[in-house]
Amino acid sequence: MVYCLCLAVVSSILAYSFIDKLKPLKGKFTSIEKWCEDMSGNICEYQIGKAKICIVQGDITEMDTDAIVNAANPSLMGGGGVDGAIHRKGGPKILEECKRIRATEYPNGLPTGKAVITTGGNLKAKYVIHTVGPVWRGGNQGEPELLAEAYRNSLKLAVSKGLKTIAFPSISTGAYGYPIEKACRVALTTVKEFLEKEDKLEKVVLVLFSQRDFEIYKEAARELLAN
Ligand code: AR6
Repeated sequence: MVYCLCLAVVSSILAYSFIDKLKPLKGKFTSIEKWCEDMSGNICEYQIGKAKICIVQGDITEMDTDAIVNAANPSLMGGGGVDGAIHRKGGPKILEECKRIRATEYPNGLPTGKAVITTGGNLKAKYVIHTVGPVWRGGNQGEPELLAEAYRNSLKLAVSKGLKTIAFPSISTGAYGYPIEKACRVALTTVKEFLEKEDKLEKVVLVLFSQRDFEIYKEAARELLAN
């Protein structure tokens, strides 16, 4: 009887201290899970100066950055692809502001490479920056420089509004036909060069809709962004 009692007391002490030892590990397991999530292959991060470039696979309309960038057309009246998705999810306030911009600043449409800003409407992002990328015409019609301008002007606009985080889709590589293997090099080098000179942004997210596009960006980033 005494033996049983002693055994019960000893095993409860052991069990208690074992549970106690596990407590700090609980936090570690949580962070290991998070680490695995990040390493699952769908996020890839580079530090450039004070900011991060994050390459992710996903839907840009779900991003909770301060602004998301729209690959628009000069009319600013909406369209297909990412433009259509942003207007659908963001609601009519975005179009209202686009109409105002057309009526005041850009009666003839937003020129290729320029950028303007509107509310994010119902989106998680507070703002949408609308830019127009070049239509691919073989590569000798100034496409690389115009594409770089679209990224640069969107970044400049974000900084001028005091924003810290911004997400881009892969501008021009859908309906406008810019080969993604070429476009991603322009996108990555333009963002990198901007962040090397400008320290006000904290994070630039490049959002790729398909796994294939994500892999192409990831591969180019390894070459262009890794030190
Ligand atoms: N999230 C992230 N990326 C997306 C999403 C999304 N929800 N939807 C599409 N993409 P595109 P462009 C990707 O055609 O080539 C519009 O009609 C898509 O897979 O949207 O600059 C405008 O009104 C592709 O990789 O833009 C213009 O008329 C990338 O976004 C014209 O298309 C860009 O594809 C602009 O063409």
